[in-house]
Amino acid sequence: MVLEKLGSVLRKTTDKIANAVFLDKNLVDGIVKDLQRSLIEADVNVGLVMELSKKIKQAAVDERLKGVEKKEHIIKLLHDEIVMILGKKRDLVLGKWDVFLLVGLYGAGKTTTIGKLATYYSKRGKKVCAVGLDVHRPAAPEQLKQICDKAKIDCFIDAGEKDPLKIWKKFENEFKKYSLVIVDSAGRDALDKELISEIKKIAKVVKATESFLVMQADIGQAAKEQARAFKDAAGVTGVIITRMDSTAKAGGALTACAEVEAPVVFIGTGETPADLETFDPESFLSRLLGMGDLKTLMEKIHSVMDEKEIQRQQEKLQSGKFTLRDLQTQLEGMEGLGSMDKVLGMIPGLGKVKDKIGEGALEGQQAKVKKWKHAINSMTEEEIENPEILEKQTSRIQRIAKGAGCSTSDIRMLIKQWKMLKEMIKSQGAMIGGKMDQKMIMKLARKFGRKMRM
Ligand SMILES: Nc1nc2c(ncn2[C@@H]2O[C@H](COP(=O)(O)OP(=O)(O)O)[C@@H](O)[C@H]2O)c(=O)[nH]1
Ligand SMILES: [Mg+2]
Repeated sequence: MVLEKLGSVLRKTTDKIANAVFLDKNLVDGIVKDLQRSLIEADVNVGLVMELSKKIKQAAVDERLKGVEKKEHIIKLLHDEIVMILGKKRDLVLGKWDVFLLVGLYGAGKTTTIGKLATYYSKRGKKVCAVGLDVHRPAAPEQLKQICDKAKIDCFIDAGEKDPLKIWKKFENEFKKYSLVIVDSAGRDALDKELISEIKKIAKVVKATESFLVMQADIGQAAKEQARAFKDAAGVTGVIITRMDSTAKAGGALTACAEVEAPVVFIGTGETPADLETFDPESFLSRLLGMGDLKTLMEKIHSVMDEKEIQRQQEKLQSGKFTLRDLQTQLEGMEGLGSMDKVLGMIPGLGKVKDKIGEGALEGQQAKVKKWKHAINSMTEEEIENPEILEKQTSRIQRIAKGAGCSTSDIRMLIKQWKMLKEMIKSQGAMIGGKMDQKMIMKLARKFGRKMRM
C-alpha cells in the first residue's frame, strides 16, 4: 500500500498529541501543518483537509476539556474525521443467485478484477462463473479466458459475436448451475451516451444484483466525477478501486468516492487473483496507522477507573499529597489493562516501541511492577503514607527488601521513582490549575515507566 507515508505521519501526530505535556497553540499548529501536508500529498481534497484542520484547532482551544480528556478527544476526533472522509462501509449481502456486472473505462482493471472476485467468492463457498460481454476489443475474450483459467473458474465467451445481449442469451441456461455470475463488459475512453445505454441494457437483461464501477487509483480526485456520473446515469451500486498498490494518490480516489456517496466495496492491491480486499474505512485506517484499535484502548482506560477512586485521588492531589499507596493504585490500574505488551500495542505509537524494546525488556518491566507491588505490601502504613522516612533509615529498607524478596537497591529505585512522579504531578498540577485526575496520573506513570526502560 502506497499510503504508508500518510500512515506514518498520522501515527506521529497521534503520538505527539498523546505525549505532549501541554497542548499549546504552537504544538497544535505544527501538528496540523504536518497533517495537512501529508493528506494533500495523498491527494485528499484540500477543502476536506482544511475542514479537518479547523476542527482539530478548535478542539485544542476548547476550554471545557482539560488534560488527558482533551488529548483523548483530539485523537478520537482525528480518527473519526479521517474515517468519515474515507467513506461509509457497505456490506455486500449475497443471495442464492447473484449477478455482478463490472463496468468502467478502458484499462481500469475490470477483467483482472473478475479473476480476483471469482477467487474471493469461490473461497467463500460460491459456485462462480464469468461471462465475457466485452465485444469491442478483439483480444478481450481470450484475456478473460486466461484469467478465469488461472482462477480455476468456468468462463463463457464467444469471440465471433458482436452483440453482448446475444452472448448472454446463448449461455443463459448454463448460468443456472452457478450461484454467482460475473459479467465483464466493454469500456470506453469516457462515459458517453453510448456506454450508458449499453450498461443499462446489459444490467437489465442480465438482472445484475450489483453493478460495480471499476476505477484505477491513479486517477486520484478525478474519481469523483466518474463515480458520480456512473452512479447517477448507470445505476452503479458500488466502486472497486484498483492499483491501490501503485500510487501515492490513492487517498484521492477513496475520499472522492466518499464525497459523492458511491461506496467503495473492494480495493485491488496487485495483479494476482489474491490481491483483493473488502474495503472498510475503519480497519483501513487502523492498518494505515499500524496500531491496535484506538477505541478499545480508550474504553479500557475508562473502564478500569472507578469514579469514587478518581474523586478521592483528586481531593488528595489538590491537597498536594501523593503517597506510595496512590502509586500502588496506579500500578494496579495498569494491570487491569492487561499485560504490558498488550497495553503498549494499544497505545498509539507505542506499538512500534514495543517491537524495538523486544519481549525480554517488556517482561522485565512487568517484573519490576510486580516487585514494586510486593515492596509496597511489605511496608507499614506509616511508610506508605510518608515514604521520606525510608530514605533516612537503612534498616527499614532492609526489612522491606527481605519481606518482598528483592534487593535494597530495588526499594531505593522505587522511592526514587515515586519522588520523580510526585514532582511531575506537582508541576503538571500547577500548570493546569490544580486539576488532576487519575487518568493523567496513569499517563504519567506510563511515561515514567518508559523513561526507566530506555
Ligand atoms: N498493480 C496493479 N495492476 C492492476 C490492478 N488491477 C489491474 N491491473 C492491471 O491493469 C491493466 C488493465 O487491466 P484490465 O483488467 O485489462 O482492465 P480493463 O480494460 O478494465 O478490463 C492490466 O495490466 C492489469 O494487470 C491492481 O490492483 N494492481
Ligand atoms: Mg477488459
